[in-house]
Amino acid sequence: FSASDVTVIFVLGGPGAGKGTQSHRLVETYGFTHLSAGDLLRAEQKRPGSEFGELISQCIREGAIVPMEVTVKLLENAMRDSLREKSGKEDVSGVKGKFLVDGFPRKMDQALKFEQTVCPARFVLFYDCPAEELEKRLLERGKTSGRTDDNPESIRKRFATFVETSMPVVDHYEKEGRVVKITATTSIDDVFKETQKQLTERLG
Ligand code: UP5
Ligand code: MG
Repeated sequence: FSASDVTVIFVLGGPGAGKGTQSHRLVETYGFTHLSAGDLLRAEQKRPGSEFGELISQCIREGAIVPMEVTVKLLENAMRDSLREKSGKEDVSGVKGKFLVDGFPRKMDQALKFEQTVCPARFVLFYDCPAEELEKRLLERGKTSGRTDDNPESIRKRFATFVETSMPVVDHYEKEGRVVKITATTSIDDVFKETQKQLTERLG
């Protein structure tokens, strides 16, 4: 597909900030396609015959970032699949699509690679939430989520990676004036209202 036919918005924020929750709502309201990099990696991890399964499961448990080639490829394939499904055509040139790319890019090299080889993002939705609130949400979710990284030790590692590696990505886009920052500490409904307001300003 061609970069000029697709709109991409990156959805970033600490672990548990509400990226997935808000993206789901945006799909219902605006017709975006939601692609969670974490969900794509978890699916690839389970896919029989995947050469990356063990690597992915280790990275996720350790809160470490999977090498960018793997994630960029999964995202690009998911975008193409979505365009194919939407159009019913094998050749997707000229098919338009708009995507929320959730939880990506979380390292500078991924950001540059994706924007150079797949397509530039329109802007970044950044859900801002302090660590204490994030920890509370993740421990609560961990009671039922079955996620291998919703335990105190993995959560600590995810935070550290977020602060050291992923915040610099947000700062980079901030300097370019491409970040829409949203306070994520209020209720899910209120965060969504604020998101809608900001999106309407940006997208019309
Ligand atoms: N909740 C949500 N909003 C709330 C609100 N306003 N008030 C109260 N509660 C709220 O929400 C988390 C929980 O909080 C839920 O129970 C929700 O009900 C509640 P959710 O919407 O799931 O938050 P989200 O930001 O999506 O949290 P998630 O845990 O998915 O974030 P992570 O960034 O940690 O996870 P992700 O799946 O993106 O990545 C997992 C791992 O994959 C990474 O650690 C990394 O190892 C790997 N990865 C890569 O290597 N590369 C990538 O590019 C991406 C991921
Ligand atoms: Mg998520």
